[in-house]
Amino acid sequence: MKVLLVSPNIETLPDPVFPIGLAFISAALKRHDIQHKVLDLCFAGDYEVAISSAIASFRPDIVGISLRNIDNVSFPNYISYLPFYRDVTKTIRKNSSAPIVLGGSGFSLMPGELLRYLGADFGIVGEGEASLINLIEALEEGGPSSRLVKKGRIIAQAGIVKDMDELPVPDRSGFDNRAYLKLGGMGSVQTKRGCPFRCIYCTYPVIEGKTSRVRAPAIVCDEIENMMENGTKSLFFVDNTFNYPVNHAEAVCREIIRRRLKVKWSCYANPGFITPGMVELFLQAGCTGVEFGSDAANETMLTNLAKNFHVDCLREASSICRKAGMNFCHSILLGGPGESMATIHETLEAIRDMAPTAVICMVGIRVFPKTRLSTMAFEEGSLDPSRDFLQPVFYLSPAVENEILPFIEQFSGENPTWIFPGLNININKQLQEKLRRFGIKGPLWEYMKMGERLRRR
Ligand code: B12
Repeated sequence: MKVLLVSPNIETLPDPVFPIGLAFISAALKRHDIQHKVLDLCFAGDYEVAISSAIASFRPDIVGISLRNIDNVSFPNYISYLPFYRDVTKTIRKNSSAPIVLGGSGFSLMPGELLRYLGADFGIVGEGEASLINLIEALEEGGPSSRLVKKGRIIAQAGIVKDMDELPVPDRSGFDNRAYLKLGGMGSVQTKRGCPFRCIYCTYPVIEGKTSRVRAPAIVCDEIENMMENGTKSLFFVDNTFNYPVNHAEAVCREIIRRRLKVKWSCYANPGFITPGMVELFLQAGCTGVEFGSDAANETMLTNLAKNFHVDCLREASSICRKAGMNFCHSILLGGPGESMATIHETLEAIRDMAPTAVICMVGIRVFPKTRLSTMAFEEGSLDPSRDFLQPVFYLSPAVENEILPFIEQFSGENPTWIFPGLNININKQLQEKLRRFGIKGPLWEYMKMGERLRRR
């Protein structure tokens, strides 16, 4: 069987991101000697031409589509990627009768709805390596049995990876790595899967499961070395929380230091586990910045969102970073359950006092199925249980819905290092291009001060 793997993610903000999920799938197919080809639409130009010529030359028996993003989770300037995915699926259908299989983090959030909306044949929820191989083998034998395929045409968790070191390392050879490095500035590496935290809105445990499953630091560093040989100088650890489990994150850093890898990197971090020793080790290992999923800096909202830390801990983590000279950014979410203008003022003031390098601030929380926020919204009556989640559903506390946007417009004018993706404030294509033209690698928030000067030009 010949498999065409398609990545239809053409979003380039905040950066074009390398489809590492598909690179894991590609490696799994290679290990099983399954002939395959990657079609990444990110830099392909005319997608219809790219699809029809890939199908004409390769003649696939199965087409796999990786759905990473459903939408930009941003309010009020919401973008849905679904109409484009539908065009892509239709173009594939026009050119081929091969069954279409969907997978990816976005797909896993609402598989039934997406399968119907896109009219695909099968869907794989969660990790795709083993499940896709199972499906291909079943198709070779005349079609999957009901033991494999549940809920219509969906395969759910058929192959959760228990030992991450058994996975083949992502195969990046079918992708235009140079374009990603030039336009996105960094490579992507995964050191673990799974998220044990319980934030009420978060999809990570739904996508990756609730238990951390780690990769051996030596295997991670072999992969980094290989990427460096191919031109990577800067990378992002795509783990939903890099610094937890603490021992594992520190072991990865020690291995980078031991091998003297001159690579720059950044990551998402949980402020609850930051210590001076950890930050020192991160800096020695080449870390240029940590992004805290803080969400709020007010006790009521931290409790309501079920965060595992307190405001004091945010202050402490910020102070540790400032003292050590580590760039740090607080990611915050305004408008969750119980939010009032008073809690918003408290959060903004407290975060400002922490003097972060930058702040990424979202207003309203995109609600996804299987999260506690969705159950709360049903119970509160703010979300109709019969409505599907393909359309934007944002939770915005009724106590702030009239005031918050005008207030943020005014606040952002006085706070140039704060990024508001949903209002397109301090983030846009032009600024991104200017910064990348300066040869800047890594997350753009690390350069917000420089961005401020460029914006004035
Ligand atoms: C790291 C990350 C980022 C980093 C990426 C940095 C980098 N260099 O890669 C940054 C900060 C830049 C980022 C940005 C954005 N992100 Co983001 N990000 C993530 C995160 C935490 C990890 C993604 C990842 O790399 N996973 C590792 C790989 C190996 O896993 P995977 O892709 O899921 O692949 C596996 C399976 O899904 C499956 N699979 C994948 N493809 C296929 C295909 C087939 C055929 C099959 C069978 C299986 C399969 O098998 C793979 C291996 O097991 C996820 C959350 C999460 N935990 O998944 C959000 C997530 C993907 N992001 C999301 C979003 C929305 C965005 C943004 C749009 C946000 C914004 N407004 O800026 C942008 C989009 C950027 C872009 N150009 O696409 C959403 C997407 C879903 C949605 N809600 O639409 C997620 C799920 C988080 C969420 N809110 O729910 N992101």
